[in-house]
Amino acid sequence: MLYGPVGAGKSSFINSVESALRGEITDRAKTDAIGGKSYTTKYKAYKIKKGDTGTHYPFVFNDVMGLEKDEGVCVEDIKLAIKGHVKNGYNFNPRSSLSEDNQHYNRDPSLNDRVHVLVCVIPGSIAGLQDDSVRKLREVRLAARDMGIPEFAILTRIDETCPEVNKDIRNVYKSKYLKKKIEEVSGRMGFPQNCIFPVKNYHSEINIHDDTDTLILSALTGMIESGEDFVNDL
Ligand SMILES: Nc1nc2c(ncn2[C@@H]2O[C@H](COP(=O)(O)OP(=O)(O)O)[C@@H](O)[C@H]2O)c(=O)[nH]1
Ligand SMILES: [Mg+2]
Repeated sequence: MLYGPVGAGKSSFINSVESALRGEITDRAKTDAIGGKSYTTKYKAYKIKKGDTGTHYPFVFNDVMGLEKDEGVCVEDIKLAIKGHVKNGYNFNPRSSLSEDNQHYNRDPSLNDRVHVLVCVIPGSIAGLQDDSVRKLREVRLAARDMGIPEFAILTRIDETCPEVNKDIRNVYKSKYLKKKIEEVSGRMGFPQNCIFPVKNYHSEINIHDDTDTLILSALTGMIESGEDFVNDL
């Protein structure tokens, strides 16, 4: 499950993974170039087709509404979603959390309904994150920790954050600026530095690039391996 502030690049990350795996740019998860309010309001699961085989890759992304200060999804709803109580298609209400009598409330979640990996999507410009949002993100993180769910952060929009990376994405692990950003995310949110993946999403490209794919797929690999460990250990 992906969560994070609006405009962080959650939907773009899902599209980027699909693009990298399919070998061509796709944009199934709707993104929004005009920031501010959350564009994604429904709890939606995304599966990715494996070529023309009629099968899917064995993982599912869930994209949730942004976590803005007053308008964003309730932290309580994210906790319910983690436990598998929120059914696909539920329309998040910023003012009240999902109640047990709602038709989208799943009373008896199976292992498949639960979240196996929690991914916080943070825009490279984290300095612009308000303390209130950071508090909400941290609250989700601590809830996941209490439930023993593996957690990652992806630091998106790194091309906008660092001119060196914008010039050549292969500079990602040479950039002093990004190193400082990762330390900052780690310090503010509490993620260990090796759980923070820098990623540039496909956002305006027409073709895919190996170097962009590399970052997207190494983040994905980390998530899948941890998710598998989590499920196997249950
Ligand atoms: N330059 C750049 N733009 C990005 C990146 N990721 C997302 N965007 C853009 O940021 C905007 C918001 O992205 P979106 O995926 O809708 O964010 P969401 O609200 O978290 O789902 C869109 O216009 C994207 O094209 C990135 O890595 N680099
Ligand atoms: Mg979105």
